Amino acid sequence: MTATRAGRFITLEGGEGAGKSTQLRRLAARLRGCGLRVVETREPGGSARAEALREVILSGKAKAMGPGGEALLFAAARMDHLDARIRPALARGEWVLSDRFADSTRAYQGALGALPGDLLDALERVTLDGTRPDLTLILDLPAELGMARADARRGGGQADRFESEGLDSHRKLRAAFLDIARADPARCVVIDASASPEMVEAAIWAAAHARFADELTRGAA
Ligand code: T5A
Repeated sequence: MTATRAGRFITLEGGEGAGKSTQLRRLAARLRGCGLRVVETREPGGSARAEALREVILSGKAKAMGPGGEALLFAAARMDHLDARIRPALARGEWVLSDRFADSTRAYQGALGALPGDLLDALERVTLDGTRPDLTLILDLPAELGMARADARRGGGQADRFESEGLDSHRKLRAAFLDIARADPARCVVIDASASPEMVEAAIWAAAHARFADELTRGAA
């Protein structure tokens, strides 16, 4: 069920190593500095049942089901995340920041997995049941740079199901996220994620201020 919303819902999207987790933490700290209550979450995951599905998907165990099967697993995880975590927090007036959300399904299973748009539209309608982000920050950077950052962060650890895709796939993903931003400019803002963490943080804060000036000023008062 879609609950009444009082809080705001912000998602961070982009390819591997774009800096979403880093920037989510920084944005959360700034919002808390304005006196707002903030929930930090992620996908796949964010609730106990969705975290269990995360293990299955990212281990690659579901790869043989194909992009359609994987999209359904992401959708099942997202429904639980929305019900158990996101909608209750929004109804309490909290600001929910999610590291990835439905646009990742469009980019990874849609553009990369070649799932048809009408199937993704239908899946999104059922899964989200009207709960859409107020603002989506698309962190954009060249695929090579994102992969290098993700490699460095892993420090020799094993790449997961999607990190192990080749460079061409990561270029496709970048283009897919930019297409999503172009198609929905009222919701999405593209951020240059190749800059330093501090510069990216400042650009994100400017975008949040442009979208929520009144609430951020009221919160800080
Ligand atoms: N997926 C997910 C789907 O296929 N469909 C879906 O519907 C959903 C929801 C999730 C995977 O699942 C796929 C997409 C993903 O492949 P994940 O482990 O959550 O997997 O991986 P990612 O979301 O890709 O997270 P990453 O950790 O790879 O990237 P981040 O969060 O974008 O980057 P971050 O902040 O961890 O930074 C990476 C490294 O770069 C450094 C950081 O310190 C870190 O070491 N860094 C910077 N360095 C220089 N300059 C900057 N500006 C930097 N910002 C960060």
